[in-house]
Amino acid sequence: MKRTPSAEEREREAKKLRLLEELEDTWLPYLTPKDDEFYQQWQLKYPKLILREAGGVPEGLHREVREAFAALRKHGCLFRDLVRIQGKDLLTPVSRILVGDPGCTYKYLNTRLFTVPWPVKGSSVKYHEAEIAAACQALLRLNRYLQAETIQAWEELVARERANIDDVPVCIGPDFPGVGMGAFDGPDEVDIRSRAAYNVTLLNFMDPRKMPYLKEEPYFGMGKMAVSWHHDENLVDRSAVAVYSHSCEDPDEESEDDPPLEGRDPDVWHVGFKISWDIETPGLAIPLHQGDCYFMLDDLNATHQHCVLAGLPPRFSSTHRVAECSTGTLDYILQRCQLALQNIREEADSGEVSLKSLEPAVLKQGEEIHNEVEFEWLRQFWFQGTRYRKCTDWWREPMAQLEDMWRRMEGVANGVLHEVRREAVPVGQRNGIVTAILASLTDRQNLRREWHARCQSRVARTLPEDQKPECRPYWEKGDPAMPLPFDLSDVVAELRGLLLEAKP
Ligand code: DGR
Ligand code: NI
Repeated sequence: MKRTPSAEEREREAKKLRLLEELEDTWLPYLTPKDDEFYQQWQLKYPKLILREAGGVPEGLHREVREAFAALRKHGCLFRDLVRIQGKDLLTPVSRILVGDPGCTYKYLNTRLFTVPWPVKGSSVKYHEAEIAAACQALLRLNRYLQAETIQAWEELVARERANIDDVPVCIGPDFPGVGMGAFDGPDEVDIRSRAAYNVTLLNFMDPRKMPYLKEEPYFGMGKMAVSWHHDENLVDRSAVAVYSHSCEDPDEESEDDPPLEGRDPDVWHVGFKISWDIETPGLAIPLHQGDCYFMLDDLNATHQHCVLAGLPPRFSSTHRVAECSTGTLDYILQRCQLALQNIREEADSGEVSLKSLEPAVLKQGEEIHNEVEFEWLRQFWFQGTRYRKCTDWWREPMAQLEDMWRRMEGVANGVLHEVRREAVPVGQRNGIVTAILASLTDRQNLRREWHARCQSRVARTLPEDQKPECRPYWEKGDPAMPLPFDLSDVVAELRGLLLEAKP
């Protein structure tokens, strides 16, 4: 299924192509620690990028985190995602797992990941293996450590910025009352704390030896990429990202006195940074050794792009984030569903529903919530196969509950359709109802087609059985348990017809 790219996507692609054409066959310059200007450029153009080398992290924490990575790998908890980028279904070369606050989700590249909960106080989680429980506990400890480090680094950054501004002579005098005085409006401590309050970590794993078809970095010639240039999505505005990097290198296997190469060492993992749309400022490639951590503070993720440059050994990273979850928690979606179901007056055992209100605004909201729970939760979840059973069955009961509420919403939609078909309903009221629900039902039809196709895509079929996408909910035509068909094209056509018929 081909999707037409949006105007915005076409524009972005064209801009990228123009940028690449401008380069012709020369690379843009980039810097590594071997270059004299490296630290100067870093300080000047990338001050919100912070590196903490492994030596500064407690050894006990390193050990716990290493064991956590090993356990999650051993128990097969990490999975490549079948993401959708610009209408294409792609399998990420990196395997991932989301660990974090219970009930939280993180959406990236059209894929909603559901947390394997870490054991925050007040929660009681059953894990399938003691080692997995210990791993989640270790990641929570790492989270708290990185959160504290982030706050400290950010406060230092703010102090430096403030000092720089204070260095600039300010105009104080009768002509400029107060101008320049306290002109620095950086974040206060409350801002910093909330922007470092990581609620999830997205773990990454890749073994380059098993992933021979990695893309070449296109702008600077930085070599093989595990993750292409991007901004992280779905984060709280100006929130930080903290990354713990663990490459499984032999510490004593020093690079065999090869001739000093130009550019970054292709055997070593790096993180690359560039300023978006800037071809003047050199890029940076920061080498990452076992246990190094880096931090993206404030708006760095918005103003800059980053990529992950592959080295030789397998590598894990734990990337701690403040996921923007105002519409991304289990509590949120349960509340939304309850709101939608409030419009049910009576439900027969047959599933037949009588409604409290036929107000267009109420019906519209109901159908929007119906779409939200179906496409943002149920289909996202089942698309990822049965992977969520691997570590814990935390999501099993909530998903069953959401599916049950969704099923009752099918009854609501059916009830609304009964109303608009009744001769007794005045044309004006009927039009109001049809207009209120038509957009949602059209979206539902289109999105069901898209998800159905996504589940059948070529790459989807290459996945092992337990990772195969399940198109759920799905039912055949004439299923007596379901009041409405899966395919809504006839229903949508009927509603369009009703509107046309009403026109004088
Ligand atoms: O050092 C690292 O392993 C960095 C990983 C990384 O940059 N991850 N980014 C994402 O997972 C991502 C991608 C696209 C949108 N949002 C997040
Ligand atoms: Ni990223």
